[in-house]
Amino acid sequence: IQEPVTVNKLSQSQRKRLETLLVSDEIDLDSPDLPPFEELEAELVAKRKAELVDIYENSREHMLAQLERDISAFLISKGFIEIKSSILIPEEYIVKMGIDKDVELSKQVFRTDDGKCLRPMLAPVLYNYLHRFDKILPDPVKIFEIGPCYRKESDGSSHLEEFTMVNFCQMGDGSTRENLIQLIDEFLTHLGISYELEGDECMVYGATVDIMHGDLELSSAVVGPVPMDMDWGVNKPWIGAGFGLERLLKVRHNFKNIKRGSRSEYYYNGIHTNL
Ligand code: ATP
Ligand code: 9VF
Ligand code: MG
Repeated sequence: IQEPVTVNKLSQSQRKRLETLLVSDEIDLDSPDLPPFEELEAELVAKRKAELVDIYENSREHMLAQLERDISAFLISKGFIEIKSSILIPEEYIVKMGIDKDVELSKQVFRTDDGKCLRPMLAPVLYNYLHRFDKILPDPVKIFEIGPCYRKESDGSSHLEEFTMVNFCQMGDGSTRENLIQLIDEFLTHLGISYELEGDECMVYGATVDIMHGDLELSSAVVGPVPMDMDWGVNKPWIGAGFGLERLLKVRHNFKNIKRGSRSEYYYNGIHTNL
């Protein structure tokens, strides 16, 4: 038996406006007893304004910056030293990561006209730090960086061209799969985000452990060594994982689109500011 088709009383532009005002799935726009548009819009505008005022009066923290600070503090407490390196990197690093000119990820790289590119990942510079810190710091060497990464993307609701990655890695003693899984569990438990593990393959590292929340990949994690280590002067076992911060925010706040928690001119903590 066919369900009766409910007549949608919202125009296209009204629906778009309401979707902009909604933060998550707080209201079902296809509900048969939806209040009139004008009423709903006014109600949502008032709610969103009140939320922004509340943020202004109480926390004043941007959720992306707050998450970065929270993750930094967590990793520092676990013995990882914080790195801040350049967002502009030599484009040779991409090839050196085993990403040849003809592969997909290479085509996703934003290049400048003087041989540099916007980093699509944090790993190359972390490799260089591991190589140099190995001669300076006691074993194991534990490092991390959090910051903007850039990739040309076509696919929508879970990809940004400008996103924020945290990549933490440990080299030397204790670089086991067991410790990697344990650390990731403590990390996501600290953040209050549930997950499942899934085996995957990627062209840079070969086998990866992907950390999933439903169908969304939160992270790819790797147990080294891998053959490419030689080219970076790294010759000890290592473990590492890269997480996208905006994907963590998407899950935490149940955002329909990853843009809500990203660097944005329009969204502040998931709230559209055209109110
Ligand atoms: P996907 O297959 O989803 O495109 P990926 O496997 O190419 O991701 P990785 O290279 O493994 O991504 O990057 C590590 C993490 O960085 C991902 O698990 C994801 O959380 C995040 N990430 C990667 N690309 C993007 C993007 N374009 N926008 C937002 N987050 C991203
Ligand atoms: C894990 C995903 C090679 C020892 C310096 C650290 C990792 C995967 C991170 C990331 C990437 N790798 N987007 O490497 O921790 O590099 O593809 Si290191
Ligand atoms: Mg991945």
